Amino acid sequence: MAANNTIRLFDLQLATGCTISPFVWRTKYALKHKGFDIDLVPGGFTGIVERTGGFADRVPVIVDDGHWVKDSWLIAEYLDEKYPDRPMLFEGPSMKVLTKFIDGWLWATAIRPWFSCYILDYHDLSLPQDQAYVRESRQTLFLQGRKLEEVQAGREARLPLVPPLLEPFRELLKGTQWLGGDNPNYADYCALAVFLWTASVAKTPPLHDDDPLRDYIDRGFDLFGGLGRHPGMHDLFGLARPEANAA
Ligand SMILES: N[C@@H](CCC(=O)N[C@@H](CS)C(=O)NCC(=O)O)C(=O)O
Repeated sequence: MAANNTIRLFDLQLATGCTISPFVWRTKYALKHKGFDIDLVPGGFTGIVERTGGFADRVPVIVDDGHWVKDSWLIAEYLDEKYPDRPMLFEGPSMKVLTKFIDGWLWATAIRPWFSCYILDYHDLSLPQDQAYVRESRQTLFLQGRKLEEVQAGREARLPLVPPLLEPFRELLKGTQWLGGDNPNYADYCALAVFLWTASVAKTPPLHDDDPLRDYIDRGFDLFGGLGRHPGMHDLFGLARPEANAA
């Protein structure tokens, strides 16, 4: 049982102190959903192995009364297995399958294009001591050696292509308050994490002012006393519409 109802969580932060990692974001929400207080261990991209005493090279990592767990999905499963008397993150195995689908779809539809639109912002917002590593690792691991500047260039033309692709998500939310029904669950935290990551790095907004997703995103960011609000986050709404053709 978590001592003092508190679980330690290793964070991944930008220079503003804002969490960047979508995996850490959804773990923050999962811990709050289960009713825990979070003992947040600050830190950026470099030094994860040292901070976690060699346990992991990626975050999130939690420590629950001396028990270490890594990987956001495994952490969520652990929390439900260890604390079944608290609100459940997953309601049965079919929900896990559907959550993976929604998560995979949102990554392919939103995070992938937005990653290329915000990768230089992502670098510039990182802690100064992380920037060389962020540049080198992102260029090598994700961008086939292309420079961050080159990848982000021309985003004005690419950003407007994403909102129409989110229409199935808007349609889904017309009929329900949350993916979890009347209350949010882990599917919501996975979906919200996509927008939380984006708000942490997007120096120019990705969504239009009147996007119906705003209601869901705002309610999600406000959960648990404004868990998703941080002064370092950027406004997601305000993407300019192309000029209407002159008559
Ligand atoms: N499957 C893992 C992925 C964790 C992961 O990739 N975390 C990234 C942050 S988004 C990380 O720690 N990156 C450190 C690095 O890039 O060196 C999970 O769900 O927790």
